[in-house]
Amino acid sequence: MKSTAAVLFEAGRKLELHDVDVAAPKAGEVLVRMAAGGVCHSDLHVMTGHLTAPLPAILGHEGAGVVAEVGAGVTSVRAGDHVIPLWRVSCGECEHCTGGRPALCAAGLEVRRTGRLLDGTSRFTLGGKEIKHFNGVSTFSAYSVIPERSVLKIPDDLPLDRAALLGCAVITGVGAVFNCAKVRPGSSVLVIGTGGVGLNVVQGAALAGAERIIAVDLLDRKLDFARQFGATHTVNASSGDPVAAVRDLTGGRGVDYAFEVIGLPKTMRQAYDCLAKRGMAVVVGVSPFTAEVSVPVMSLVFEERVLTGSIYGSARPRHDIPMLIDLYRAKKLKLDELLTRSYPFEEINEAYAALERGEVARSVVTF
Ligand code: PAD
Ligand code: ZN
Repeated sequence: MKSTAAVLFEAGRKLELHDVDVAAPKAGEVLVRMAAGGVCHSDLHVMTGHLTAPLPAILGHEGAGVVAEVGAGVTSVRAGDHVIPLWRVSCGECEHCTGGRPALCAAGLEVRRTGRLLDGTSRFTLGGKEIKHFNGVSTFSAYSVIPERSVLKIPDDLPLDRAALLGCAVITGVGAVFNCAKVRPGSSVLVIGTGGVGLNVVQGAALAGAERIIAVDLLDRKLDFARQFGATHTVNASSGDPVAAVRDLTGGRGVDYAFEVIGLPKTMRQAYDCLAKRGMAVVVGVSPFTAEVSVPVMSLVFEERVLTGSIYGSARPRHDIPMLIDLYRAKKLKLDELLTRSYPFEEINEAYAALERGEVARSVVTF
């Protein structure tokens, strides 16, 4: 079948809309008619060449849609079910999958590295030439073939544009707080970078009962959003040294947890430098594979500081996404406020330009 899709041919170019050919789902795969695709910075990293991925590819890894067709042997979903694609495929059986960290599964890394599905082939072609998948989900296509293991059924009454945000921004941000850092009630939390993912670290910290939540960004607009999501203090890093400002705000002590949600070694180091003794810095932002960050060794030893990272909210999506839906329904998780803009799919390049300009909290493209 034909499907309108946003194809990235090479880094530095804009996305191009094409009618690609989509093959039928094979055994263990599902054809999803996408309703909304989330506009995340991770796709932008690939567009700018900051992160590499096999190209040409159909990008997009956040989204929600409706199952159109299932391949042989699929049992967990059927046509008509509403689903969220999970952008890290997992085998379900290795030590990481059974140990509660499915995003570390080798299968997910392989699908990300090759741009192909689990059998080593692609379902997308254009003029007979192979087009790659992105993280096995490619949500920037009106129709996408996705492994059954990478779709999660959600309730029918959840608006699909809001549901889309759960698949990356929300689970990544809230999950980093709950699953990776395990933020304790009454603690102090710093969030550097309060875009779509960072705002979810802020609201995760508020849900976890942090007493002090300090948000740092370069844009006052983002700091306004951060306050709305639970930040108690804000620092605009364009007007001075954010590390000194955070030390001031904590009486010199530093924070218990610091999250970097941009992807720059400089801000990762800032997060680390803001820690109290026994504090933990969590890197969520992603950098080129060659990037490095250094820290003073004796702060690890004499102060027992921790520096770690979190992929996909260190989450078990099949457990965590239903919990996030319950929190949304209980009016404890802000999803409506997060979705600040919605673009027709044809305006996807404008949606990314607005993300680059820092205009939105999170936006989606709709089909
Ligand atoms: P975004 O563009 O919405 O947010 C980034 C924010 O950082 C913006 O508000 C910027 O204004 C702000 N910023 C930029 N530079 C600075 C600076 N020097 N100091 C302070 N603030 C600054 O992006 P996003 O929220 O979609 O994604 C954030 C990062 O998280 C990005 O690197 C993305 O690729 C990564 C990500 N990681 C995972 C994961 O599993 N670890 C998942 C999804 C996204
Ligand atoms: Zn993302």
